[in-house]
Amino acid sequence: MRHIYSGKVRELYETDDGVLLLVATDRISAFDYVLESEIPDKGKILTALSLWWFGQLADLVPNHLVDAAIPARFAGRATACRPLAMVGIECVARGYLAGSGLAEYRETGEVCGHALPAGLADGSRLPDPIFTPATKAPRGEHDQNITVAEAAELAGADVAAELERITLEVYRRGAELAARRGIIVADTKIELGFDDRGTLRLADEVLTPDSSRFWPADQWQPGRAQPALDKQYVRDWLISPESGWDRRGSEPPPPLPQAVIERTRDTYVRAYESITGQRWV
Ligand code: Q0Z
Repeated sequence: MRHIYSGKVRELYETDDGVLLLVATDRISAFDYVLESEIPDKGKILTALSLWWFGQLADLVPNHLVDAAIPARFAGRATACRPLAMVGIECVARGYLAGSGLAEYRETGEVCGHALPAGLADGSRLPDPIFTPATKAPRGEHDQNITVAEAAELAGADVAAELERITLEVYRRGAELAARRGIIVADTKIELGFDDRGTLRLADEVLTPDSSRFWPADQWQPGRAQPALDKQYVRDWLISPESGWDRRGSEPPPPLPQAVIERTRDTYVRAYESITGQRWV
């Protein structure tokens, strides 16, 4: 087995028979930093959640999962995947305004070529979910939003139309299921790739708090930044005077207090349990 790539919070390996192992670590990022503290079981919880979603979405889109042995040291935190030729476009669907979508809307009134009504605020629900593609940024940089027309130029009109259709279907299904459990899926990013027969398959992780914005529905209040279901305690503590950290300075964030680590682990467990309806054990 060889290591082929390190992401912020995940690792990618390739086995001798050409299977990819996507390993979710317990690392957590906030404010663009990977923190020195880890959240116990985070990687296992997100792996279990992603696997549950692949099952829920299987009738909509084929995926990259294969049945292969997982080495004991990665048990519960790895998925075995078929190697795909990844599409070079990050496929994002948004049902609510936040992040780079909000920034673009405030500057232009549009997001990725979608004209939106005037007067929307931070956290507003969009009239309909929109496909907002982006190009994958080099390490350490942010993905760059592109228009749907630019995505069609890059990937070809037929492929781009498929990316849009699949992304919106995944978003609609995910948002609908999560809504029944009191969770708003504000947006989600999926990755797609072609298998050796030319079929587009859903890859990577899907509908996890690391690839989506999950908001507790009972706290949703457009006009301000929404609390994140997963790492709001982490963000709140880091920007509080107790942390002693200056977000605008050049120092990395300090280690998290044990209480913040534990409450954050609880939020991941609660997200898993409320979405899947299954107990985390
Ligand atoms: C996913 C990533 C990282 C984990 C490449 N089935 C696939 N075929 C080809 N490539 C990928 C996949 Cl999932 C692929 N990534 C993102 C980065 C750890 C996943 F560091 N990169």
